Formats: sequence, structure tokens, C-alpha cells
Amino acid sequence: MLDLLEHPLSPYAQKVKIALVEKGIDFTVSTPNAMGSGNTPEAFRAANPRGEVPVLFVDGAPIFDSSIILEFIEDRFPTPPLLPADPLARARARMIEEVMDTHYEAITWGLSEIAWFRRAEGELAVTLKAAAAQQTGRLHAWLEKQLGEAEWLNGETFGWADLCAAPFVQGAVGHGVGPAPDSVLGRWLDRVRARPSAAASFKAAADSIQAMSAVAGIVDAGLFKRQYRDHRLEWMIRSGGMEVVLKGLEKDNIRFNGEPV
Ligand SMILES: N[C@@H](CCC(=O)N[C@@H](CS)C(=O)NCC(=O)O)C(=O)O
Repeated sequence: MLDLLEHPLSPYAQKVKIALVEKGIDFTVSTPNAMGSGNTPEAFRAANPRGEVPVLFVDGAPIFDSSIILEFIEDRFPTPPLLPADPLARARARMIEEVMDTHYEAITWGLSEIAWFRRAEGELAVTLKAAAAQQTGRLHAWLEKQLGEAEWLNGETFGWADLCAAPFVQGAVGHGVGPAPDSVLGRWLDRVRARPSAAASFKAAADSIQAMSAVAGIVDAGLFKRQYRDHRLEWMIRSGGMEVVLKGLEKDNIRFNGEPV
């Protein structure tokens, strides 16, 4: 029995959902109460000390971190394989995953902080958004290099590298910094969108965006503490948003990583 704790907008959770659907595996989904607030239920934090989704429960045993969950899924359900057969191609797929999880996600997270949580307005918002557009532009060029002449980032068939990149690139489209639709990467994204696994995940994300219009006030009141962690924190500082971090600390509406206990 597989039960996934997730949030539809989490690109990390989307990686896992797309993988499970591609493999034809049944699973349930639910979202922890107060997700993203820093005040999630004790039972959830016991399953993942970082208080993050996704968490996959396998007959009740929790696995956290999307990369570790994907490795588990591939080990436990090897058919159809999502990783290519060739060791070098497997390493390439995992490198793409790492770049998306760290560099790319930090940018779309930063744009969410501005769009949904109203961390920056006026000139500061313009500066941060311009930095994000430049950074995603460079990463799209890098992804196009990885794609080369192939149809999929994973090689000949859709797989690991594609499902690890697509939720993040789709998120960037929502923030207005996606690849041009007629570019090599834009056409790859269209091919991904045509797959039922990705289409279902992207639809669930789009359906849940509306709820985000209500969250800025809750953050401002300090009731919702956003997680400023590793690459995300670095993105905010190096893109010009040091004052966002300082204000968040002052207002006590940001937090850092939880620790394993
Ligand atoms: N390295 C983790 C990152 C997961 C992550 O950052 N999840 C976010 C949602 S996109 C989260 O749950 N953050 C907790 C919070 O916002 O309170 C993974 O790959 O699963």
C-alpha cells in the first residue's frame, strides 16, 4: 500500500506522482494540514523532520525526499524502467535532477514568494524578477544542450530526467519565465504535457493555484512561516533580496530547516 503526502503545487511531489503513474502503480494522495506554515501536525514532522512534502508511506513506513523516493520506486518496481540502461546516461539523468532540484527550483520558489506571498513590491520586485528571467534563460539553454537532438532528456524514451525537469519548467511558465513555446525546450514541454501522467499532475497544480491568493495576509500576520532553506535562501540573497530575508526574520514569518531528532 503506497500513500503519498504531497501538495499539488510541489514540483518535488509532482516528480513522484508522475513516476508512479508512468509505472502504473496505485497510490493514495493527501496533503498535511497547515502545509507550508511551519506548523504542520506532529505526526507529519515525525515522518519527515524537515517538514517537507513529498513523503511516501510504504505499508506505513515513511520515505522522505523526492530523489530518495524515486530511487525506491525504481528499485521496488523496476518495470518499466525510468532510468536509462547505460550507466553514463543514468548519471546524466541524475545530474539533471540535481540541477532542477537545487538551482532551478530556487528561482521558481523565489517568484512564488513575490507573486503569492508578496515579499517584494515595486523596484525590488522588478530587480528580483529580472534576475529570475536571466537565470531561467541560462538554465533553459543548459537544458537544451542536454536535450541535443533527442526527443527526451532521458534519451530515446520519456523517463527520469524528463519527469524530474518538467514540473519545474511548467512552474516557470506559470510565473512568466518559461521557455519560448516554439523553442527546442518549449516543444519538449509540449511533448511532456501530452503524457497523461504529467497532464494530471499539471492540472492538479493549476487547480490549486487559486487558493494561493489568500496566503499573503496570513504570512504578513506571522501565522505562516515560510521555509527559507539552502538554495532558496541563497537565491533570495544573491538575486538582491537580502532585505526580504531581514524583514522576514524581524517579522518572524520565515524559518530555516527542521532537524532530525
Ligand atoms: N529535497 C526535498 C525538497 C522538498 C521540498 O522542499 N518540499 C517543499 C514543497 S515544494 C515543502 O514541503 N516545504 C515545506 C514548507 O514549505 O513548509 C525533496 O526533494 O523532496
